Amino acid sequence: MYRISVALSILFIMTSCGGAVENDRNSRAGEDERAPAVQIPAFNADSAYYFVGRQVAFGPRVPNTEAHRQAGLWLTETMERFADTVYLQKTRVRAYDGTTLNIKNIIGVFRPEQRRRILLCAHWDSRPYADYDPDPEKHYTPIDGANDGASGVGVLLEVARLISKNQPGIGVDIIFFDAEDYGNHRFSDRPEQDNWALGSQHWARNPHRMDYYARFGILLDMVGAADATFKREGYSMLYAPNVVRRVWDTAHRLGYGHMFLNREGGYVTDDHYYINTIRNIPTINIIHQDNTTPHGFFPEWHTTGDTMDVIDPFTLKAVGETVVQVVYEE
Ligand code: AHN
Ligand code: ZN
Repeated sequence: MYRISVALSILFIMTSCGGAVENDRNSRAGEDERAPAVQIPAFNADSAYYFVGRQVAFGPRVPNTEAHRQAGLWLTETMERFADTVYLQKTRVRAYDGTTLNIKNIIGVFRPEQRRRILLCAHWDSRPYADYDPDPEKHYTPIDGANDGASGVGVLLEVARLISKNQPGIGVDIIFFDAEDYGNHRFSDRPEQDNWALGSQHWARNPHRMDYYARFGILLDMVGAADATFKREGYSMLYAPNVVRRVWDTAHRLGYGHMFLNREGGYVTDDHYYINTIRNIPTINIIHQDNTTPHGFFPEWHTTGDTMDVIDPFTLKAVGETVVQVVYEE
């Protein structure tokens, strides 16, 4: 019943993959001798961690609640400090159970004049149900979503802060999608179809600019837990295999090969699925997959345990540094 089909359990024996390679982030190119190399800024994991904590402090960011409204305002104001232009895409969508959700996609645009663009995204809402909580009494309790939601947004706010100080050569769009996690709970018998990722489905059909296109996109989902492992997610490999290769190669070069595994993960119906299928922008999902848990994600997934306690700044750093490197090398 879950969108993650763990059909592929082929285990590729990992050959060499942990070798840390010196990166040239801090090396200075002679100022006049060569074509100006873009200085790649250093990702600050403490800053990203702070951005995760600020979101969680509002409480569960469930659409139609006050915490969601307040968190949305803070995210908008924060993005306005960093981006050249911020678009707010407010709309109403119908959830799987018929509830009308008031939602808001938050879109930060850097270098709007550039035709060559990259899309970075994460979901900012958190789930209304802890339907995998070990305590059945908590199955309908909304969750903090420190990892499932806030971690990806926290990393991207730090990326936004860095870009605001030092523009890369290409244009960048950072989108925080709403209502990713309002999907069917596991005890519901309602039809499953397309009831996750409602914000990205809306944006994919109604982008902030009619002719919007990006060379590729990167979605971050659950990128903050200690000991996270990222496998090559199914739809990412189906629609954007070259982007997966490039990002995984970059992570390996930076010394994060033990986290970015060269193994096939499951297929996860997430925001990137609709960006690929509706907007045709090759988009990958960097998502924590773990086949030792019953659902295939990090152990506290969709439980009340998805709090700041699961967040490890090192994981935020591994993902953030990789994304920054890819953006500044493009
Ligand atoms: C499931 O596969 C159940 N959900 C889509 C991915 C997701 C949920 N990401 C965060 N929460
Ligand atoms: Zn979730």
